Amino acid sequence: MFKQSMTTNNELLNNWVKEVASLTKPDSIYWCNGSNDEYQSFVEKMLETGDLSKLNSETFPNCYLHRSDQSDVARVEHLTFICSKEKDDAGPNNNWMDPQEAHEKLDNLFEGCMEGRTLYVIPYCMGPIDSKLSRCGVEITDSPYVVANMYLMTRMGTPALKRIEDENKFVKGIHSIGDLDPEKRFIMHFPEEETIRSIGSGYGGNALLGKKCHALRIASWQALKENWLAEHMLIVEIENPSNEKFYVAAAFPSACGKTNLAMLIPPEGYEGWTVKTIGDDIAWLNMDENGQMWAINPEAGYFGVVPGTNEEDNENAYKAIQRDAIFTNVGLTDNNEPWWEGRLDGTPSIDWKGNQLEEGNHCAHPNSRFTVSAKNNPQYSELADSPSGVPITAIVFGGRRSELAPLVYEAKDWNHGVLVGASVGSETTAAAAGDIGIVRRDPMAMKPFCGYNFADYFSHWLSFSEQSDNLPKIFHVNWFRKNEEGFIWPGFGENLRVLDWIIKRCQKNVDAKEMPIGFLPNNNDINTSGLNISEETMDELFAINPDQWLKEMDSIEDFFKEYGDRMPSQLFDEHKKVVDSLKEYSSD
Ligand code: OXD
Ligand code: MN
Repeated sequence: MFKQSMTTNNELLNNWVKEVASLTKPDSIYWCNGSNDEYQSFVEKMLETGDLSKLNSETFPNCYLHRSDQSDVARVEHLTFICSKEKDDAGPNNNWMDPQEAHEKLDNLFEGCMEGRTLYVIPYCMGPIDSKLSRCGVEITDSPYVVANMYLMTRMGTPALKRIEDENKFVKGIHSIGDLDPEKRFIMHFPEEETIRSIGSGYGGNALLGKKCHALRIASWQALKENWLAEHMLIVEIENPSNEKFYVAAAFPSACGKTNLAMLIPPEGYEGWTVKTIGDDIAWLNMDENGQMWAINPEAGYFGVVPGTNEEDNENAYKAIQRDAIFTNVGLTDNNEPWWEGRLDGTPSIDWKGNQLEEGNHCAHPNSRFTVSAKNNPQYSELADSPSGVPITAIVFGGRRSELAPLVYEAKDWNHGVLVGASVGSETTAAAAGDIGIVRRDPMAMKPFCGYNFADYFSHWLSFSEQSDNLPKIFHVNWFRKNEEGFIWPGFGENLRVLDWIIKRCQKNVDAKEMPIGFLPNNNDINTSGLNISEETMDELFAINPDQWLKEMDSIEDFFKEYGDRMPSQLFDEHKKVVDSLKEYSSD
């Protein structure tokens, strides 16, 4: 049904495609050009096969529902491997397999897996096509759903192929849904070969190889070798009433509100402020000759968590998904609109599995997702396409902690900030298969995504302090602290109040209280005007319990010790400084 639109004279790419085809034995090969017509033809094909169904075209024009296999709804960290030559290069933070053994295992699984199917070749570019900070890849897949999602999430097709031909270099990604058997599901990365092989899953993080596999796991390894950083961070642009612009990069674990922070709408009392989105999930940070960090968002679309999205809590995301979106594993209303927990209107009727909704069941899967082009966001920043990226003022780390961590604090300097990032703990969410709500260490929100040993990663982060006096300030936030009544902070919609303080600190416009864990805002320095929140509640949000903190520091030390001799001693020095200061504080 598809008209063949292009191939390439690039030998490296042609030979690789031939090699993969001779292993997987597809019926045909199709090279994607990335045009809108092509996207529409993929949609038509999937409507025919039942991979997609059309949603209410009056209220959700050009929107589609995809129901995945019920065993295939999240990332599978236990089946994700880093296959570096040396086991120690992968580190205790990754599952490791010897590359030869991994290739043999995968060769067996990929053998003939595309019989009766088409092999699609997707050349893509992570980052603006004309940016020297961008990197290209080619994904081979047998899934039209993957092609359609890559169309929304990346810059793919002819311009990317042109760049690949010029550079003669690309990350190789081979994906097949196989037979979706969880027993035969693997997501394997070969950093030295800049190769990814993924089989048995169609889920975003496992199958859209440009995203977690390339832009984080492989890119983090490349960044180590080439002195840059590939991070699990949103990038948000904030313009104050004096028309000064600031760019904040923030790392939170999956499903902890990165998309919401990136799309923030200024709350009451912030008239004259503008917030725009550069990226919602991944940032690549590069230092210029003046020691300034610049960031690009390598992606071109959002793969966001649907539940909780509504016009009150995240109007921009809500508007972005009213058209041209693919919904995966949401439910349906009685008039064929997508429905999810947290949607404020519509009558849920069918659950995400396609059954009549029964009381007590989820309508949408908790990790149901939308895929949409970033340009659908009413607050999309044109600078997301800027080849040089944007200059970063502040880096923010955060986790989901119902206790302990205050609303916001500032690290004392870069090295202390690296400790703060390396110590991030967060309660697990539905974004990955496994238990939910367990606190685990998730350094820089990169636990599932760092393609090499965390000890080397921390050394790499620390190395920037020797290279620049001009680095972003580092902060930690926690929106999720609870008391008996539930979450204390009134909600994502108010987070600009915290970013405002962060920016004031970066501009040296406000003093702060020096505490053992870092600098905390002085009373009344967080602007709460228009917010119905008492001083006692603010105190609760900022309370520091030194005994609890000392326990936390012990658990952080235990975690660091798992990394043995490769751990940089500077991190232990920073840790000791905080512990000594906490002991002093608690004895005062
Ligand atoms: C994501 C994730 O999909 O972090 O962005 O799981
Ligand atoms: Mn993510």
